[in-house]
Amino acid sequence: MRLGRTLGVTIIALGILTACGGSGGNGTDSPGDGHTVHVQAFDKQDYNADGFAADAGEITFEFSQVGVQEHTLTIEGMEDEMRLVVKNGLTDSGRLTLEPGRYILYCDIAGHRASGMEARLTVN
Ligand SMILES: [Cu+2]
Repeated sequence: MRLGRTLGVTIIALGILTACGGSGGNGTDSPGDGHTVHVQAFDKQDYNADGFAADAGEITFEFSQVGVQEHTLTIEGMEDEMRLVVKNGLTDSGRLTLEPGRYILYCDIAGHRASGMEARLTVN
């Protein structure tokens, strides 16, 4: 009986981890300085955080890569306005003027978004 209960708690804990993105970042949000959003891309097909925040207005995106795989950074619905590309440890940057709201950052290379290259961007 006691064993069964411990097992149940473990399964619930695993469920919570999975719900939080499992493969997603370090599980924390990156607050940045309000005007610049620093995003790192890893070869395990993940960004350095599950969520980023910035102040409304002109925002600079600094995108860097840790590894060798090619990765991109774009915003859902604004793909034509900004698409940053990195590979072989290089960096790329871009600027967008954003209204307050919630946005989704992702990598548009086939399969990467599903693997975890997706993060929230909250503009305040
Ligand atoms: Cu990618």
